[in-house]
Amino acid sequence: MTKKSALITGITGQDGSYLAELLLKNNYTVHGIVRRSSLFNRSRLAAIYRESEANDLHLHYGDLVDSSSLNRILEKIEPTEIYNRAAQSHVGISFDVPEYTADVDGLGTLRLLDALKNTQIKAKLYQASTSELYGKAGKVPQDELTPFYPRSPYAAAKLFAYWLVVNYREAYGIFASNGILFNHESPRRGENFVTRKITLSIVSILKGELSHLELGTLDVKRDWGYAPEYVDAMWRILQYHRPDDFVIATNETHTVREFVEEAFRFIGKEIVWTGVGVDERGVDRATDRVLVTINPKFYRPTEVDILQGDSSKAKALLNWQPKTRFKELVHLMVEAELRAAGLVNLESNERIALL
Ligand code: NAP
Ligand code: F7E
Repeated sequence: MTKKSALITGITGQDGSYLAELLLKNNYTVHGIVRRSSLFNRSRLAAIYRESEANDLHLHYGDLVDSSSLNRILEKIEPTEIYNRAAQSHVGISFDVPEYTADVDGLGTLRLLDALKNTQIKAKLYQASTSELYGKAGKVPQDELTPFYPRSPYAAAKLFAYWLVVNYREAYGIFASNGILFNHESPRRGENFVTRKITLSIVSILKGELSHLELGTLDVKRDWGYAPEYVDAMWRILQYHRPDDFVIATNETHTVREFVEEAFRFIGKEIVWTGVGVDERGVDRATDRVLVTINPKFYRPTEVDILQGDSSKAKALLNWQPKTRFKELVHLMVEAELRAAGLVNLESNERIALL
């Protein structure tokens, strides 16, 4: 039997790296598109390189803003599956670079779909759609039929991409599916997303390198899952017998405030809140030390207040269900950060108390 081959755009990102691991484990040949950058940006792939059969992972220079590179790569490798994970993926930053975000996240998807159509390669395509499409949703929880109301340039660009996937499926018979994924996190999450920022800052506070954590809005709610489980859902979406669109979520929602409380609780600190608005403070109950403050620079011009997914369709049709729950996710992220910083005694497995 011929080996399946997959092309992953965004292979250097959080999801791309977990997906590459999964596909290599499933005996695929994996190709990834990498961008040129002045510093090498492949740290998330280092472990895969060490562990994989060297010949099964291939990286190609390309960019979603460069059609010629997409055409060239598709023609060269003729993948059986394409996972479009590349994006300017930071919602807050999309307000600062809206045109670039639209170019990569919106037009980039169009370039890829069009390259697939023009080369006539019979590959299935997975599109990284997002719960941000729901934005100011009129309904909680959100499922595949909930109307979209994007609240950022990022979400608007992803909305354009979502509908192009549907259109290329209907117009040209391309096997193209949208995974509408709710937030998913891990120790590999980018450092300026709120979960990773919290866990990293806790370690910096423990090490005496940071006095306190600064955040924006604390009472927004997100449905946070564990990234390695979500890449399994992506793979299942492309193994389904027809192209379709699926919500992938834990079906639970929690505030940023709860994430902060649980993360500090894990290192033995109880946070009590004082003040309101920009004057709110998170204080260590035992010592009265201020550990959390608000900085309005992290507020967004428009916010998404509550996301909570209903992934019943994925459960029924793909046999996919989330396993890692909120507390476990917070704990595993803080634990990984402590280990990476050398704050866990590897012999006794005990945490080193610094604060
Ligand atoms: P991420 O860590 O920010 O990774 C983004 C990837 O895209 C990186 O590999 C990045 O390369 C690459 N990239 C950015 N611009 C590119 C361009 N112009 N051409 C080619 N590659 C480019 O994001 P993630 O969390 O893994 O998310 C993966 C995808 O899922 C994104 O499309 C995101 O919008 C979507 N999504 C994420 C979530 C979530 O909760 N994580 C939820 C729903 C949807 P560099 O390493 O060179 O920067
Ligand atoms: O923000 C609030 C912030 O940046 C979560 C991306 O993967 O998931 C992600 O988008 C919430 C927002 O993720 C800070 O205002 C408070 O309400 O971690 P985030 P996101 O915007 O939900 C979706 C599904 C994607 O598709 C995206 O690609 O936390 N928040 N204080 C903060 N957020 C950040 N980043 N930093 C703060 O200091």
